[in-house]
Amino acid sequence: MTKSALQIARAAYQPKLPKGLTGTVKAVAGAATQSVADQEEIKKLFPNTYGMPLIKFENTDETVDFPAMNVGVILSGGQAPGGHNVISGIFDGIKKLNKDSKLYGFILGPGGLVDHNYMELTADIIDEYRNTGGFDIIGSGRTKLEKEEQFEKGLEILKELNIKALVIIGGDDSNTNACVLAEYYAAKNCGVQVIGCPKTIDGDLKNEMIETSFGFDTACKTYAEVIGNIQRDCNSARKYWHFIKLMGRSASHIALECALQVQPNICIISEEVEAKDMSLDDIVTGIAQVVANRAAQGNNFGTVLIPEGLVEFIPAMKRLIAELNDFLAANAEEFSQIKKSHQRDYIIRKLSPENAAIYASLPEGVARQLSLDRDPHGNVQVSLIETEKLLSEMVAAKLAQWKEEGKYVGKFAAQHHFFGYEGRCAAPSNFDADYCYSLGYAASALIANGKTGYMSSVRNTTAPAEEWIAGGVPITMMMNMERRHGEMKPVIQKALVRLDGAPFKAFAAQRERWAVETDYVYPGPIQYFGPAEVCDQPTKTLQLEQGR
Ligand code: FBP
Repeated sequence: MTKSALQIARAAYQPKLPKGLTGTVKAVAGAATQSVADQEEIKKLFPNTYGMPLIKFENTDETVDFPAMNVGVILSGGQAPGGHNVISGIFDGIKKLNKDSKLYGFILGPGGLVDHNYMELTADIIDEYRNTGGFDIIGSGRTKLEKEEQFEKGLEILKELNIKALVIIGGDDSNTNACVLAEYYAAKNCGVQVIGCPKTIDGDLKNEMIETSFGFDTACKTYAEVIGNIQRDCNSARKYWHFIKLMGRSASHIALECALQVQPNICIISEEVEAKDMSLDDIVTGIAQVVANRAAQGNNFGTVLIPEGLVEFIPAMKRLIAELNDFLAANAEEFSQIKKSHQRDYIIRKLSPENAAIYASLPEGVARQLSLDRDPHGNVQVSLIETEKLLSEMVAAKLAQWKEEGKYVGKFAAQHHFFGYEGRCAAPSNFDADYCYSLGYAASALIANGKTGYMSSVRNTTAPAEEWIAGGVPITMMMNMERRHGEMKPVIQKALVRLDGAPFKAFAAQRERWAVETDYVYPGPIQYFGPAEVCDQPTKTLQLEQGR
C-alpha cells in the first residue's frame, strides 16, 4: 500500500488511554439501570439484558490470567473517522489479555456475518491502518441485522470460528440491533456476547452516559476548515453568497458545531424550525432579510449553513414526506412502472390536496429527490435532497420581488456546496484517535469480563485522556419505544439539538451580530502543527515539476 507522508507520521502516533485501561483492568459494577422510558415494555422484550449495572474500569495491581479468545468485529453504516482505531484498540486489548487471542473482521458490514464473509485481522494488517481514516480495513454496509434467520446464519460462522464475542461498531439503529442480537444469543444460551460501540459523524448518538459518538470531532473540524476557506474567499471576492449544506442526517449537531467554529452569517437549526413551526417561506424570508440588511451596508456576500435534514423539520414538509413514505411503501410496484417524466404528475394526483399543493410548488429536482428510494431503515435519503439550491433559488425569487417593490438594492449571486463525504473518512483528529482506541480497548475489557448487551463507553472527555473514565453502559438503558414502519419498536433514543442546551444558547446569543458583521473565523487544517516532512511540503505537482 502506498502511503502519504502524513500516514507514515500518523502511524507512529500512540493513542492515549485512560488510566483505568492501563495495566491490569478491573471491572467495577455500579447500580442497576433502567431504560429512559417505557420500562415495563422494554423489560419484557429484553428479559436477559435489561437492568444490568453500569460498568467502570479501574486499574489494579492484581494479575489475572485470561484464556485466549476469538472476537469478531463489524463496521456498520456510514463511515466515521477513527473506526480503524476502534479496531486496533480491540486488537491490542485482547492481545494484551492473551497473546493467542484472535480478531476476525466481517467484510462490508453486518452482511458479512450473515454471508460468512470474513478475514482474520493480523498484527501486520492492523499496523497498516492505525490512526488512519476510513473503514476500508474491512469495509462497511447498511444491511440491517434484525431477523432470526440472520441471527442463526451468523451463529453458524461464529461457532465455526469459535468466536466468543462480536463487537458491532455503529449508530443508534445498529446498536439497537446489537442489543436485540445480544438478547437473542443470551436467551438461547449460545455463548456469544455482543458489544456495541457508538459511531456516527452525525453526533446524534449521545446521552447521559455516552458523551459523543466518534467521528463527530474530526468531521466537524474538517468541514469547519473548508467552510473557513470559503469564508476567506467570500470575504476576499465580496460577490457571492455561499449556501453550504452539511451532512448530519436529521440532527443539526454538525451545522451547529461548525457555526460555533466559523461564525457564519446564517446557520439554520432544524430543531428550532420545528419548535417554532416555521414554514419554508419563513426560512426563506429570514435569509433574504439578512441578505438585504448586508446589501444595505454594501456587503453583497455571506455564508449560510444548512443542516441536511432541514426539510424533514419544516412541519408542512414533514407531513408531505410522511404521506409520501406511506404512499410509496404501499404502491412501490405500481410507482416503479410509471415513466420518470410522469412520476411527478402521478404523485400530485395521489396525494391529499394540502400535500399535493406543496409538492407541486417544489422545484423539479427537489420533488424528484423526495420520491427516491428510502434507505434500509426507511429514512428519506436526505443527503440527496439539494436543500442548498432550493433555498437559494427561493431567496433569489424573494429578493427579485423586493427589488420590484423598492425594498432591496443589492446584487445576489449564489454558490452551492455540500460537505459530507469529504469529512467522513478524514484522518482522525487526536481526539478521535484517542477516543476510538479507548472505546475499542474498553470493548475488549467488557468481553473479558463476560459482558453482553453493553455499549463501550468513555466519559469525562473534556479532561486530558488519562483522566477519561472507561466502562460499559447497558444498551437497554438508552432505549424507549418508538413507532417505526407503523409498528412500536424498542430503539435507542436519537439525540437532536436541544434548544435549551449550552451549544445552541451560545450560538443564539451571537447570531444576530454574526448576521450583520463579517466576523468570520478561519480554523485552518487540523494537522496544522506537526513535523516539517508532513506539514511543510509543497504540492505534488510542484515537487514533480522541480524533479524532486
Ligand atoms: P450513519 O448514521 O450510518 O453514521 O450515517 C452517517 C451519514 O454520513 C449521514 O450523515 C448521511 O445522511 C448518510 O450517512 C449518508 O448515507 P450514505 O453513505 O448511504 O450515502
